[in-house]
Amino acid sequence: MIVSPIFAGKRYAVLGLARSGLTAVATLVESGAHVMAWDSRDEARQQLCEWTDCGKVELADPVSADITGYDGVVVSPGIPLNRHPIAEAAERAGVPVIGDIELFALARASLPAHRVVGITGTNGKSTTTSLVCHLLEVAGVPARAGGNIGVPVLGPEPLPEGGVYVLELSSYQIDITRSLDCDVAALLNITPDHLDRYDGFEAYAASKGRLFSMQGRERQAVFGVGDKETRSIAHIEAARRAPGLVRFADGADLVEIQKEWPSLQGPHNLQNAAVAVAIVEALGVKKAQWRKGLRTFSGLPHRMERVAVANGVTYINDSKATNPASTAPAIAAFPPDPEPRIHWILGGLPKGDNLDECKPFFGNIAAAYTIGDAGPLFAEILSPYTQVHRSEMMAEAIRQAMAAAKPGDVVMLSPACASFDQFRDYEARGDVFRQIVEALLAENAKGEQD
Ligand code: UMA
Ligand code: ADP
Repeated sequence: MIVSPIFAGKRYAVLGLARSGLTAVATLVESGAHVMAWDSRDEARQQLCEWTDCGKVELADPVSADITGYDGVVVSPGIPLNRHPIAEAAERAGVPVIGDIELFALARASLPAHRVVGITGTNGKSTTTSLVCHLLEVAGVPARAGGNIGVPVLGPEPLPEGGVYVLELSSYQIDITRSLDCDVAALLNITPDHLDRYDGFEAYAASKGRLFSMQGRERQAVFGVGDKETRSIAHIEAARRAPGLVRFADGADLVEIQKEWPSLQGPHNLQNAAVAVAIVEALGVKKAQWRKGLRTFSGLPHRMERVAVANGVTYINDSKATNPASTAPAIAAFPPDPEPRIHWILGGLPKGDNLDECKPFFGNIAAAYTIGDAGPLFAEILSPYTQVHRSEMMAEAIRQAMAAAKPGDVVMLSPACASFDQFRDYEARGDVFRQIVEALLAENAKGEQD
């Protein structure tokens, strides 16, 4: 992002040169800062010259180099500050540890007049972020999604005057942001996740709360309803702001019209839509405009994405469901009709040792197909409730589910686990699911023709 020379004369170290780090270096160099940059991977350091005038960057590791007097160390969100030596090195040198979102916050004064929406929560962030952008665009407001959604906030050119930056913010990003004063901030929900990075669930929840304590008390905030941790942050924020500035989005007024939204089915999407509507209303969008936008939203890949319908069976890719709390609404969305109809493919790298959040919906499962590291554990948990196939591999799971599914049934990958035991990431896992479904359906169709 080209910003005026607000960082001229400043000195920053950037640690981590993937998407967010590279755009941070480029922005800092373009705006006149002295930049030290480092990544532990050779390939990442080599990429630097594709992004910026690397002659202007000092390649050194801020953990061991002298950073005394620097204005900040910009770390990537993927760097685990709870155990990485940069935290201690920066503290020793008296240098603040920040992230690219904080650089954006510092650069805001130099951008055309704009507003910022910050969206956080354990699940539903990407859906809500892209839905808010869509609703704003339908209403004629220039908007752009950035942050955890995969587009670094400092990447593209600034929006024109009147634009709205809609930022998806993970707890990792909030931890390294100090002064982002969102015009509207929203919290969807909090359930256990990322506990390897925090000193317990309370510390993880507290990280989400910081998005709101950074806001001025005249700003607006939106909260989903459903869990104790979200409620507790909402009450703290309501107590320090004037009435009307804190909205609770329970979705009660939207239940009746949810049937109009093909890409926003299920109770979790009612929560996402309710929060998105409250955000855009806070920005001045009228009901007739958002109502149209909800109908035309096309959804995101890997989130309850219908990849095929064949012989009356629907195939759904929900690979982004990487913890049991995010899988629960997916299996809740297909109740028995009249028999249980979900052929559930699950497993991967587990985030815990149970499926407690999913348990209330086990009655919706026709059969389960377990894969990956968590396969044996999940097979044991599910055996008393449903028929379990210990498939181990994705292709076998799909083949077995396809053979068992009857018209009206749903074959769904909603793994409740991270993907890294068998795949590069959740996107690769979802792509493999889709490709295998398509290939097997084509094979079956050919077999029937012959
Ligand atoms: N590194 C070191 N030394 C270390 C550890 C890491 O140099 O000791 C380097 C790595 O080699 C790597 C970089 O640091 O090059 C880490 O980068 P990163 O993982 O932060 O990757 P980015 O591409 O910058 O992506 C980040 C977010 N990543 C994480 O939070 C893990 C992306 O969120 C985000 O979309 C992107 O910035 C743009 O804003 C991804 C994510 O997985 C989607 N988020 C988590 C989630 O959704 O659960 C929180
Ligand atoms: P995030 O960006 O927070 O990971 P996504 O919008 O990408 O969230 O959705 C990821 C998965 O989480 C989806 O596939 C869906 O199964 C589940 N999910 C989406 N919204 C919610 C919600 N509001 N509550 C619980 N689970 C949800």
